[in-house]
Amino acid sequence: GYQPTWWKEAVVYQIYPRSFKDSNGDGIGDIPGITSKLDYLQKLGVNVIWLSPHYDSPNADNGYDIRDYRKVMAEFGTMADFDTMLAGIKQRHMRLIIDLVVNHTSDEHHWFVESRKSKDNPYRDYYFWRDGKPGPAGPDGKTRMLPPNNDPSFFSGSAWQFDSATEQYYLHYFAVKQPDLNWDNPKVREEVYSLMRFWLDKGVDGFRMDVIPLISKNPAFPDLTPDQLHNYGNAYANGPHMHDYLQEMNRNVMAKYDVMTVGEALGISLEQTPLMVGENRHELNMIFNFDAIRSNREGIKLKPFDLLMLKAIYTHHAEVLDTHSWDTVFLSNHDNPRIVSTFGDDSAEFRVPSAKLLATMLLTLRGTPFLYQGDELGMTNYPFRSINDFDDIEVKNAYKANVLTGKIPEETFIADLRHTSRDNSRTPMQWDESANGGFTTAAKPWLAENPNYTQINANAEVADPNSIYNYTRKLIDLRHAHQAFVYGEYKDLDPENKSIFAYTRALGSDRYLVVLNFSSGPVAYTLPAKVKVDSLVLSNLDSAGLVTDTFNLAGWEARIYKLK
Ligand code: TEU
Ligand code: CA
Repeated sequence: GYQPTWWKEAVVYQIYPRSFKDSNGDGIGDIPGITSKLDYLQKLGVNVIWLSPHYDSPNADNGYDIRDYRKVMAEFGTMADFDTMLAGIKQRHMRLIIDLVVNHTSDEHHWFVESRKSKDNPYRDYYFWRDGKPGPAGPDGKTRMLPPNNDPSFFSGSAWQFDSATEQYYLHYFAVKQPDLNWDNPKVREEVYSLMRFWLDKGVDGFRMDVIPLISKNPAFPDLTPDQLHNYGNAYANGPHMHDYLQEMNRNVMAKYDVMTVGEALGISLEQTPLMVGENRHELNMIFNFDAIRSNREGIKLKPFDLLMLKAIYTHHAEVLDTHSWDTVFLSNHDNPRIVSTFGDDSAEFRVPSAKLLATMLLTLRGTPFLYQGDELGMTNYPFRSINDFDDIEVKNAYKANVLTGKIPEETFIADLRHTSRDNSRTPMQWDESANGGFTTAAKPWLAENPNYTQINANAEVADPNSIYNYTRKLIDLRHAHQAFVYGEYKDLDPENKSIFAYTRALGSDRYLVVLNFSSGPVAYTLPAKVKVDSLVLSNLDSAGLVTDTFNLAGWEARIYKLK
């Protein structure tokens, strides 16, 4: 049997604070801006807000580089603003989880400022410092230093940075300004548990844990093999003490509060997942597995979408993760392009139905659904034209490493990033039809608003009963009204069908059928004989009244039926 829990029944909404709502006209979203939109979120019906990093940061990676874990980023407001937001969230019977970024800090964090000063500094072992390797001699006959090993950084170049103060290298899997913490040092772990308690004691309801599988490293740092270099994320994950540290964290922190935890599980396979989220493991509640969201990606290139592969992934999830190891469902976040542009069809004809179809799927599959800000409006990718249109450090570094060195032609690079850049999801929220989509009163927001805000915006959608926003609201209500969508068994009725995704969710006698046409053309779909439809519950088009065994589905049509 299953154990009913609030975080299993919740619908989560991710806020990227920099891009949500600017309250003071400086062009940057902020915490009072979020507070001013809580009614909007409550009306949508979401239960939990996941807030991307709100801490003091020099913003090398938009807050994923933290300078002070106990301070609010000045651009976002004050601690008093945070407390007001949290009280507003609770008042509306919602909850808040915050981002826990503890694989690395900013190089401006005082631990690192100390650590880099000298080899015998008390903070030296908070990070990974290693001697370089002597390389071949240069033209002057002097030996050149090479990094300690061949680990690459996710943001291009070596994962090791030479620091002249002590003539050693430090490890940074991400930006040079994001040195990795040494979790083998018990003092580091105590610091982390203590800062977690600081926020939990304020009343936050849990954490989304950034790249949590990377926290344990092999201190010998052997070179990666050519095979490992192809997928270094996997090689970095799942280090020798990862489970020990998560269990210790759980014992010391989570076990003492009623909280939810979701790990960003970079490099963890589905088969390894039960070891992190199994009820009896006492580590995390759920993780983000990237198989689905990256099913149509190859590096910076978008591959054609393959429905058969996506269905196989969800079925595989249902097989591996039972009710004792909970799952998540998501196809977007601040690191990925817009859902409708990537998995749907953002053309004028199909943007609305395909966005609704994707919402139908996310909110009726197994696992806690995570919606990303703006997806409830069907916000689309941005028409990037040149490198100057981007902000993201990942793009800027990759441009230097690949375009400026002649490895990738400029046009190819920009064309690919137009589809896959993280900045697609980071353009500001489109609140209304006024200048800059009502996101800011500044002349220029920190990242340009998508010019389609005049058609696509919250103001128009809240007022329109047939909007994506109001359809999403109905889906959330439906999920909350019927536990079959939360705890029910999942079955794919037709895994080989290339355009239709049809599945059932069943809890005892409460049984539902979801039929999704993942194509722009009409498709006739005949139900298996044993599935007997009772009545239509919800559809994204109004053509769907008929109850027969064969459905004539229009392009991107989605229907939910109650079964007999
Ligand atoms: O992301 C890590 C991650 O798994 C990747 O998606 C990564 O962001 C990138 O796309 C690699 O190509 C987390 C955060 O979500 C991301 O915003 C941060 O930049 C990163 O960690 C470092 O903190
Ligand atoms: Ca602001």
